[in-house]
Amino acid sequence: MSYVDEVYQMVVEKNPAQPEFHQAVKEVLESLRVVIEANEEAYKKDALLERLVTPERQLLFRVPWVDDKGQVQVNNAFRVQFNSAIGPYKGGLRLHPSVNLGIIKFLGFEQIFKNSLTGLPIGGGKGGSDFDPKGKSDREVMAFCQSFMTELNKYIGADTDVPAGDIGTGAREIGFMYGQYKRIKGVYEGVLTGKGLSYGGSLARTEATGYGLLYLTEEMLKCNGHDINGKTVVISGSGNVAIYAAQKAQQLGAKVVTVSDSTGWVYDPEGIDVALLKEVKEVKRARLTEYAAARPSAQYHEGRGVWSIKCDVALPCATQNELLIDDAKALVANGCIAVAEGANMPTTIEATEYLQANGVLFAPGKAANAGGVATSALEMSQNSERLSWTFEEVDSKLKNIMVNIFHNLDDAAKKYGMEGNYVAGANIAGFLKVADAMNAQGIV
Ligand code: NDP
Ligand code: 2IT
Repeated sequence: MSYVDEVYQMVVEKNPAQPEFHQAVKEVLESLRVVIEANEEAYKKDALLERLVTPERQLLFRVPWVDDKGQVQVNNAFRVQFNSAIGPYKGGLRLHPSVNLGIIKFLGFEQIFKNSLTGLPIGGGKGGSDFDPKGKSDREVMAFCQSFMTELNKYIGADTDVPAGDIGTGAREIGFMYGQYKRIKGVYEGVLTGKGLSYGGSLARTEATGYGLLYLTEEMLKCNGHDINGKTVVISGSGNVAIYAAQKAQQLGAKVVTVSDSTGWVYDPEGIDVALLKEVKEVKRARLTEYAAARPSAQYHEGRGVWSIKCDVALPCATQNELLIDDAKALVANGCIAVAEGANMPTTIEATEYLQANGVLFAPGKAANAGGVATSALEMSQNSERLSWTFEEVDSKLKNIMVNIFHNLDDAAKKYGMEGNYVAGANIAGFLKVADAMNAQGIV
């Protein structure tokens, strides 16, 4: 058995019942096969892949908090500090009832390569809890966040581990967590990113993941002879990533015709009204039915279905494994030319391979959604120098980073004989820097 296959087998055996983690490892290792097999003995002797797939540290803790009825609730929480070869652990905190250790490990593993691709000095980590902020009062969310940080503060810091937002963790949650960290530690430092502008946040961080997704998509289309201007775009999700992806797509002259949430989806043939969407989701924290009720051109459907709408470009921006093989077939049948992942691992391996085999340009999440964490790293820089940059300055740095990422993927794919395979390009380019740093630092 080859070294790559041995390591994958080990991951499955040692991490039972963590299918999302297996999936993320499998996709990366398959891409690395060509790199590893060229130098297999050296990698194997140093157990480089075993070290890469094993987190440096995994924290599991309970979070007790009191709900509005006086009842004590207990949630499970996690922080996986996966790899610090190129910088302090960096990655978001997901608050969603589906969260478990395997999901946090898949996200942390992806984050290693994503953060490497940004070109900035940040290692990979991820955390979260099975707490569901949906339907909770502000006081309940604060009680959870304070209890969560009362434990997490022991393990994080501006130079060690810097968490941020992800599903269910937005500006409100980051604010409550930051306040509790400061209260316990007594230091005013950039320990979290995605902070509010009045206490150390960066302009353009809110927009960064969605905007970055479009900057990379625009470059990928351009380099393949297409123009984003005039294209029809379908988007899934209606959270932070989806909203700002829709906004930037429209600014670039595309027409966005769908968004979704976990209960249903909207088809709006006249184009999504982003201001209304922001009001419904960011201010009212309501369901998409409210968007449809306020917008005569919108059709609301229960369940899932955005991939059935005819489009040129598809941007999955909700969650993992939301674009399945039948969805990929529908997209191809409808003439879709590009898929770029705003979410982490939204496309199954089978669906990805089908899209690629049918000539659809495919940008994987670890490259396409890297604008969020890249701008988080810019927020860390601003906090360190105790200065704030203008929106235009951050946005232009973000755009540069995304264009560079695309060319790094493209170049790596060409160099290893897989031209146009941006999945392989991303995994290889992300891996090489981390592997080099791990080698240089000895067996740690
Ligand atoms: P939000 O919580 O702001 O929004 C998530 C959206 O996805 C909501 O519309 C939500 O619907 C939907 N969703 C979440 N879980 C499910 C599910 N299990 N099934 C169906 N729909 C679901 O999160 P973000 O926009 O921040 O994150 C979206 C994706 O982007 C995630 O994969 C995240 O890891 C990734 N990402 C986020 C970055 C960031 O900076 N925020 C950076 C890079 C990647 P509902 O409200 O009904 O739950
Ligand atoms: O998946 C991701 O890259 C994020 N949720 C953002 C992480 C960050 O540290 O900004």
